[in-house]
Amino acid sequence: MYLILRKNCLVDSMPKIKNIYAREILNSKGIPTVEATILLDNNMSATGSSPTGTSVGRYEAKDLRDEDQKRFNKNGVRNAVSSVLNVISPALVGIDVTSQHEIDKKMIEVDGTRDKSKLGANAILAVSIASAKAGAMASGAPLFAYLRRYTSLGNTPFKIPTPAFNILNGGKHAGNNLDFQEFLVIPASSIPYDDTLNFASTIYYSLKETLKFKNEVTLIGDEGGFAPSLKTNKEALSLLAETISESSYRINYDVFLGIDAASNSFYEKSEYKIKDQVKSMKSYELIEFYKVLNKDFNLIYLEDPFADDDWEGWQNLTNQLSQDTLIVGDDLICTNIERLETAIQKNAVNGIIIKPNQIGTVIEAIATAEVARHAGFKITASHRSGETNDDFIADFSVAIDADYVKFGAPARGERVAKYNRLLAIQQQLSNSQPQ
Ligand code: 2PG
Ligand code: MG
Repeated sequence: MYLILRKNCLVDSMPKIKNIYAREILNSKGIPTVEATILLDNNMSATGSSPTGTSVGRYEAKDLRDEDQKRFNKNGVRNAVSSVLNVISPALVGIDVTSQHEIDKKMIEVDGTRDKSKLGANAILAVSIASAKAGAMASGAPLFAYLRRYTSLGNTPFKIPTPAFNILNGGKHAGNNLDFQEFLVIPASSIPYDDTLNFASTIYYSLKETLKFKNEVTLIGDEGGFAPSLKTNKEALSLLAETISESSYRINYDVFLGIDAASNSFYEKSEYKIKDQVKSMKSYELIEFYKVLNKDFNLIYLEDPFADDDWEGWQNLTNQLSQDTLIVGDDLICTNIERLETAIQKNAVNGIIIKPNQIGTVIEAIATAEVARHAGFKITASHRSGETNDDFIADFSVAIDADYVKFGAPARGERVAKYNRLLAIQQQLSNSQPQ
């Protein structure tokens, strides 16, 4: 493949967009999303699709859905497909495909809304991803290296981010009774990427055995992690710690624990209600709860511990725990540069999730990552719970020099598509495959 790409490097002027096709496809949850294919005037083509969140932040760019009760329970995306065919394609035809800034800017202008609700973030991102892939092909560069050109990272060596594996699912991602959405096992960053997959798969299957032994169900949630009903969220963490302690991996040395609390889902009337505590908690009480969890399980990663407008909770927790724990803003920031700037100014986090579909274009997602990096935050590039087999996010994570990735459990096709793409990049970076 790379020989073919190299040949195309010799072409003098870069190919232009000739046409854009789009279609309604199903994501991993059986819910429609948009897939777009860009055809270039040299007849090369590339395809991209938009993922879909389940626990969606209030400040995210908005997908366009048909609201037609008779199709997909109002989740059809025919209108978004029509945005691509009838508005975006005519606006982009003739543009040099390696001008990703121009392409994304044009779509933002044509949409004209703050949240991309007119054309739909699902329509815009599918095209943005497809054009990035087509641009890489036209340039003869691997996608991760091509996307790096849109960052300020210059000659910073490429690295494979550390995966945070979501092997136990709760919250909106599971039909169980756990409040926290994701229970993460995170290998030490010193472990080579391919070995982390061995680790994750081994722990995943040991967890299954532990669950069976305890007569718990081994059905899975949206991101491929197990979804047992347990007495408390704390019990879920204990179960992970127990499983790891029975393996050859050493907890808090080879592997660490983390959570995505996705706390918007248990926040009501300014209080947090979780099954670990009889009474609802105020923000300051939840901080005390997290501090105990942190002491008991040495959490190194705590995502969305507070609701997306509970700035005081975020600030106090970051103030108290950020020495040893990453306090990561997902729904808080929604990959939105303005929200990020507020978070920086308030000293509310020390880590950020970057999800391209939260903001709607590749260039804007890169811009948010850049600001976060300059603020000294750790960066996690993330999939969504409703995924397609598109592996774009893997290249994107390497391009922006993410510290971590979240692609779910080390199982299910749409999750391993991303993990496997990182394996190919790792091989390419080690020069054991032609560049
Ligand atoms: C999250 C994501 C991905 P969703 O909260 O981090 O794991 O979930 O895509 O449902 O928002
Ligand atoms: Mg999250």
